[in-house]
Amino acid sequence: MFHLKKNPTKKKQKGYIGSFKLSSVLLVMGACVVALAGCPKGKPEVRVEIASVGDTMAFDKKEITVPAGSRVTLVLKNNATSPVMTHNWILVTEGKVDEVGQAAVAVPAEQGHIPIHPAILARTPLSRPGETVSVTFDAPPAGRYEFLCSTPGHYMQMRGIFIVK
Ligand SMILES: [Cu+2]
Repeated sequence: MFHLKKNPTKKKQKGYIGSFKLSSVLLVMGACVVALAGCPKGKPEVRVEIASVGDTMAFDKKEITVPAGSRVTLVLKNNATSPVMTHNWILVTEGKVDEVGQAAVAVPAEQGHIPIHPAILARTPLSRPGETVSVTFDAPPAGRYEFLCSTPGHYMQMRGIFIVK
């Protein structure tokens, strides 16, 4: 008798969890179908936010980690008020921050202070104070990379590690 009484409760719980899972799966699938253009090859999408700190030459993050195989949207918010504080965000292969930063000195602001350099993997446009800029790119293969701001004189302090894993 006791056994018979206990069983229906268990069955009911199982059924509830089962349908909850199914609807979650449908929801995720539905989101990808609706935003088909935003789900190329089914890559997980990752949004990373980074900002400059006031009128200083500093990013508010020293390290960024993203999953391998993801599509990354990096959003840079320029929090400065001083008109000379333009910033960008450039992803480079490890060990190339100084080289790219030095090459950028010769590139005017109109060209975003972005040199043509093989170590550059992704970059935002140059942001003026108060502006937000972004770039979307496929995460490079798992490993360590670096990022910098290439406004002349900034890369010594505005730099960090970018990890894909
Ligand atoms: Cu900067």
